[in-house]
Amino acid sequence: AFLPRINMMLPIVTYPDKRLKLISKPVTAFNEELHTFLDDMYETMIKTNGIGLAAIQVDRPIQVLIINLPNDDEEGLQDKANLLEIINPELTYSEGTTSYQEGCLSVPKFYEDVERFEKIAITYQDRHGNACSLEADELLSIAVQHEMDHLQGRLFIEKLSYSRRKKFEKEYKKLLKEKKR
Ligand code: QAP
Ligand code: CO
Repeated sequence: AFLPRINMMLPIVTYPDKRLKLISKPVTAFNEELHTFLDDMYETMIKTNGIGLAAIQVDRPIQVLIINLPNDDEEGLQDKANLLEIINPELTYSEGTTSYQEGCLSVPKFYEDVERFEKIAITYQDRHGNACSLEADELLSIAVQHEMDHLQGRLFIEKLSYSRRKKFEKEYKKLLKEKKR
């Protein structure tokens, strides 16, 4: 039978936690437990003002990511109808380069320009295990690449130049100290 359930906020793993470096394993069971987990990921992403989240960021090293971009219009609201649930993605095409000021829920309060492919295509599975494909450009392309990097244990700060990485480490250490006080 169908039992309604309260979605749960999951704790977010933040840098420099080593768990963010794990390689995520493919999903093999497309069951109710996965669906519950996806719903909890969504709740967590929205409540923390995120537009993308990978499972590893909530301590589950499985190949799952979700993306919900704000609408193009004035309001810029996140419409759940546009939610993408991407499981076991594979990059099938890439073209060009672009750069964008990225952030990450696992690296709070830090934003820096990162270079990415301009356009990509992927294949993936949805929550039911159905085969899907997606072509992406602009912000969606960047979001997909950022989240797919999480599945390989990679963070956007690892793409910074030596000097910008130094600047990050300094700023972030200061932030962590302030948080502890
Ligand atoms: C990844 O990032 C992304 O520092 C998703 O204090 C990045 O949702 C996709 C966030 C760039 C496309 C372009 C970060 C929220 C959210 C913070 C996020 C913060 C609060 C980041
Ligand atoms: Co991230």
